[in-house]
Amino acid sequence: MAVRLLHIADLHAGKITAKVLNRNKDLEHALEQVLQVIKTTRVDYLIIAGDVFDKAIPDADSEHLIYNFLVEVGLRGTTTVVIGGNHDSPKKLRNILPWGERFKVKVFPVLDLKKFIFTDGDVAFVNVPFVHERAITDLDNDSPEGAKVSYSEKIKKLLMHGARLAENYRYRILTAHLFFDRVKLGHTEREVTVADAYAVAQSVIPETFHYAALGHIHRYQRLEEAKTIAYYTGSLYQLDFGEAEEDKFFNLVALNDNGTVEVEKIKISPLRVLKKVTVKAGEVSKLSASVNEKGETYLWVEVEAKTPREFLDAKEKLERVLGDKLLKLTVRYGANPERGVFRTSGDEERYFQFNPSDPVEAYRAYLSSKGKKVDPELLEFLKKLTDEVKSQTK
Ligand SMILES: [Mn+2]
Repeated sequence: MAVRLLHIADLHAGKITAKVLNRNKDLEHALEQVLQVIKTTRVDYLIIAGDVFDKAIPDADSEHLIYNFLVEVGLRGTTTVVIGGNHDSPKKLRNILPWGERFKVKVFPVLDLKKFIFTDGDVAFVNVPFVHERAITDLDNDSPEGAKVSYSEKIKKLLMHGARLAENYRYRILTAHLFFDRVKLGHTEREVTVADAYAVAQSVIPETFHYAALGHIHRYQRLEEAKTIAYYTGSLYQLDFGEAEEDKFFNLVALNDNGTVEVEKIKISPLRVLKKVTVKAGEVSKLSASVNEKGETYLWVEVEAKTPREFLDAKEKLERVLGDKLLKLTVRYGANPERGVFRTSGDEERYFQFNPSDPVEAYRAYLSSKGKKVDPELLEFLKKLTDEVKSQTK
């Protein structure tokens, strides 16, 4: 009989968008849709591929929401496999272990080679929670002394080891919270853990797995360069404006007896959506009318103004009409397409202009906008490099 699994990831329970909007209602709405599938069709396993919570120490409401969901799933006879993501505290997830067993919840908070594989009859799960670069050591010592082995290489060995452990099982599933190279990024994962040092080649996923259930990247996508069927299902709702207007999905996967795999992409109907709009200061009333019709749309409004006075008038009007639907408000003064500009984030806005065709100037402006020191040697190097490229492309 085929094995049927649901794959979700990046729940981020406790997420606050734009510092004010608590998103647990959105998560709950999405999880109800997941539960609906479990109630109406046979689902043997639910995979949660990391980032269960948004913060290491989640608030009480977020824990309540997640634990209730896990219990609901377990009571319907579905086994849940949870791995830790980079947002999760391994110790917090570990606290599910004592009671999770009674509700068929298997938790893998942290990479542990002794508890690397979970098997259930003829099904094997190899579980790779998020692992920091320094925390992963070589599995064997065949590399020369002192040789620098990349994160990608280490992960490759780890996955090969997992594939060997699973090889005698009929159905083989990989769950991992990892950043694979050459994937389409959203904007909200852009933090240290999607830096190049953490990029893993898609080709390292062993083809012996029937399906790889991935978490970490918030955009739904199949990994086209992987040798097996591998998916990021992405976040369950638009976490931030970087994901504005993106549709969200999860996968229902059937591993058939004859070795074939069927993936059904299920669209989540969102409770609330995020949208960014740009509007001229004099035309904000137009905007408020169109937004009210749309209902549960939360906005980032960028106002184009000529003067601070004009912006303040627009701001007052927007706040009055949009109320709590206005999540974020920014201003652009006298937009000049000839010049690029970086803006500081935070309460006091400052602008750093640059010539878009000069990468050195752009980099300097970027660093300044982030309040970072400018390293003159690095700038000099960058200048040499760009000059060299320019001279070669002439
Ligand atoms: Mn995430």
